[in-house]
Parts: sequence; structure tokens; C-alpha cells
Amino acid sequence: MAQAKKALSRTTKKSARAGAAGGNGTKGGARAASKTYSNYIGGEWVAAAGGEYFENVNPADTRDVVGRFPVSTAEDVNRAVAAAKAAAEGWRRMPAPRRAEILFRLGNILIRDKDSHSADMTREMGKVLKETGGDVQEAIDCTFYTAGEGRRLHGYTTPAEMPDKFAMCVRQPVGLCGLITPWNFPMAIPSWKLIPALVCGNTVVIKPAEDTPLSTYNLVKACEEAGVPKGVVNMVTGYGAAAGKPLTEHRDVRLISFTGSTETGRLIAGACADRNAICSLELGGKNVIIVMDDADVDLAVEGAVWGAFGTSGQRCTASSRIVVHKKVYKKFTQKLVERAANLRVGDGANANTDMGPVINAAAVHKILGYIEVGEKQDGAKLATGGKRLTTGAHANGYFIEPTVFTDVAPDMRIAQEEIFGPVTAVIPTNNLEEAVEIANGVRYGLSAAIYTQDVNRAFHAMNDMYTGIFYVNSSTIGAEVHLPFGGTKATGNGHREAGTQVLDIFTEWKSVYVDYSGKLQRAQIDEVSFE
Ligand code: UN1
Repeated sequence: MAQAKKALSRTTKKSARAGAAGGNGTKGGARAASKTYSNYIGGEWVAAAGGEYFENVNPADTRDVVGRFPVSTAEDVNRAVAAAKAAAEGWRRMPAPRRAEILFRLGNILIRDKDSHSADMTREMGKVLKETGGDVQEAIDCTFYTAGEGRRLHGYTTPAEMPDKFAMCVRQPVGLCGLITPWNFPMAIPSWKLIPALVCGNTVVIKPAEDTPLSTYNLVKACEEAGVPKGVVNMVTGYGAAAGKPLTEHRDVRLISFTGSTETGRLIAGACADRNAICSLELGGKNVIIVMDDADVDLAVEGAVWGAFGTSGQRCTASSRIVVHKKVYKKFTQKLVERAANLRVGDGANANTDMGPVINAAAVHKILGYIEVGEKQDGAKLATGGKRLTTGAHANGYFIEPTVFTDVAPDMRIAQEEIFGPVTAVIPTNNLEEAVEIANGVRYGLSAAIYTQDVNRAFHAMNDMYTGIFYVNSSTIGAEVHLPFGGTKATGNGHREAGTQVLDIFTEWKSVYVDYSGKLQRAQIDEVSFE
């Protein structure tokens, strides 16, 4: 996932951002009018120690400054960690059902404010309103589902080896959690981390992506309103190197949960290893839809369009490869190309827009770079799209045409590397066995799908695809919060968010033995006699 930065501005200096989109310069007054936001530390809304701010701009129109957010540094991180540490014992001791009551309140606040949070999110990250509504809804679903764990958080009891001895295991919070979250699901993904961390009794410091701090601000503000005690949730905004790194390296932070690029994930894992911290990573994907010759082709095209171009292809779960049986290849590609070419690209805030902009200038650069690689280096056929849109309503935003490459070979770079944009690669195949081999032949393992009417084929693919998520007759996107989310291989490091599995990230097990025999009983050594 692209982790590129937006322009840095100081309170005293305007950034040169407007030119970044190749646009027409700054609209007078728009910048000055934008709201200034704060960090949230120990229950107080405070400026960063350095007094600097960066601009959060609308990727559909970079003249529109959504807000100014603190550029946090190690000093701010240290304060936030100290606040989280001070609050830890009180929060841990609060019974989990009581913690959950606060979270149920949070869920209701998010329902109340869903429309305004969706509008804020579209403005700061570009995806269409229906999708940002889905993002907020995912946070709501996560909150209610996970709050229910306040009355479960199950451990188990089990027989002990010795008589008059009781054995069980219980969950305990891991302690202080650092959450580093991405811009593509700027409320849902923070909620996947924050809500389980809280119900399990941890305190947190969250550092949202610099491209989308407002959605996380909205979530944290809702936590405050719901009555989360001071210091339990802390937020510092800013950049990876200045704020994310000191959080990752802080000795008091027991766990880092990160969603982002595989490259950054590796650095974070290394930093955590250095101090024996727990590290949970959700990283890249190169997800695949397999379309068999018996598939409902129209349905498969629907799924491909939704999976490849929803969120402008900026999902870890995006359908960036489509492996199509040769018998339906022509029919499928024709329909896909026609659909892609007719998608209406524009500001996600407009009701008739199908696909919004990409996140920032660096993303434009990366995606166009891959399109060039596809055409010139890989030699794939550019069937539609491929260009940046720069005129009329697109003049001041980061818009790229929905792009379909056909006749793609499985080993081409566009079929191997995560592009994180509205680009998909159609690869022909001869049979299911070959399709599965192609589908598994990438370094990532997040999501895969098959379109077929044959239940045997569906189960074979389900069994043989080495991914964390698998769909039958549905696209690669659209995971639900009560099932585990995550992937194999370079997609992560073995953890799963969501579902009840997330509890294994945010708790550690404690095995408890209670010997009520009144004598020394030595496990593995003493013979037990029953006379
Ligand atoms: C992501 O792209 O990082 O399954 C998360 C989906 C969404 C979550 C995507 N529910 O596509």
C-alpha cells in the first residue's frame, strides 16, 4: 500500500500543494478557513510540541483543505505513551462487561453520526459516499460485535493431570498498544484494532495515516463522548518517520498493530523484534478472481468491476488479477472492458460518480509507472484506460482511468506486484489446475475468488488456494467483521484481525493451576494411585 506523504505546512508557511495535482493553484481563502485539529493525549486536545501542522487535502480537488493536523514527533509520542501507561491499571481492572458498555455507547454515537463521518471521509480520501458509508458501517459492526466480547472473552477449563487440582486458561490484556493505521479504510481499520484492544483491557496510542487523520479523529472524538476514560485512547497525527517510528520503538509499547505496505511492515517487525514486542501486521495483496468456463459471465464481470475499481482499486483485497478460462475469455474481457470504460470517474461526493480519485500525487506516480511497465516492459495489451484525467472537473484532483490489461502472462510485473490503484490484469488459462497454480503464484496471500457453477470445482479451489480469504461466486472484496481477516505469505505475519481471532492479538494467555489437595503434587513425576 502506498504510504506517500502529503505536503508539510507550518503555521507560518503555506505549502506548495496546489500545484501537486497539476492544478490551477490555490483558491483564495480556502486554506485559511480550514479547521485546525489537535492530538488527543491523556483526555486533552493538545497541539504537537513542535507547533507544526500539515494539511489534509481533498484528493478530488486539492484546493480544498480538509483541515490542518499536528505534525507529531517523539516528544508527543512519549507524552501519549505516558498517558496510556498511567491509565492502564484502571482500565485493566474495570470489568470487561463495563468496558463493553462504553463501547456499545460508542457504536450508537457512530450510528448517529454516520452520514457526516462518511462525508468527511469522502472529502479526505476520495472514495464514493456509498463506500465511505460502508467504511463507517464496518466500524459500527466491529464495535457492536466486539463489544459483545465483553461478556465472553472465553478461556477454557480442562482436567488436570493430578487429583484435586483445577486447570484453566484465561485471557489477560497485553498492555499498551501502538496502532498504526492506513488511509484506505480510515475508520474501519482503526476500529478493527482499537475496539478489540479496548474490550480486552489495553490502552492505546493510535497514529493514523497522514492522508486521512480526520476519520480517526472522528472515531477518537466519539470514544471521548462515549465515556472512554482519560488516557485510555490517545491519538497523535503525523508522518511515519517522525511519529510512527518513535511509537514503534518505544520501550513501553508492548504491541504494534500495523496495516500498510509489506516494506514498512518488515521494518516495524524488525523494530519490535529488537525489544521482544508483539507485532501484528496486515500488509499487501495481489488478489485474484478465477473465472471458469461454466461461470455466469455477467455475474463475474460485475464482481470484477466491483473488486478492481471499488475504492479506485486501493484495497488490500482489490481484484488486481483475473484468471479467465480460454473458453469464456473473449466474452468476459469484452464485457469487462466495456464496463470499465463506462465507469464515471469523479468526485466521490457526487451521487453519480462510480469511481473517485486515488489518494495523492505519489499514488498517481506509482500507478502510472505500473501502467507504463505493463505496456512497455511487460508487453501486455492495454485494453482500456491507462491515463490520468487532468481536464475539466478532473483538473485539480488525482484521477486515473479504470484500466484493464489483457493477454497478461502470470509472471509479468503487473501480475505480480501490488499496484494499489484502478488497474487489473486479465490472464488467460486452460483449466482449473493451471488457474489455481497461477493464482497461488504470487508472494501475497490475502483474498481469492472463483466464479463457477460446479460445486466440485469451487471446493477444489477453496482447498487449494493458499489465502486468508476465499469467495465463491463473489468478488475478492467485502469481508465481514465477524470472520477473521488477514492473509498468508507476505500479506502478514500469521495474525488475523476481526472475528474472535483478533482477541489472540490483543490478549495473552495465562494458564492457571489450582491445587486443592493440600500436598505437593509433582506433575509429570508423581504416580497417581487410586486405591
Ligand atoms: C483493506 O483493503 O485493507 O474486505 C480492507 C474488504 C473490506 C476491508 C478491506 N471489508 O474489502
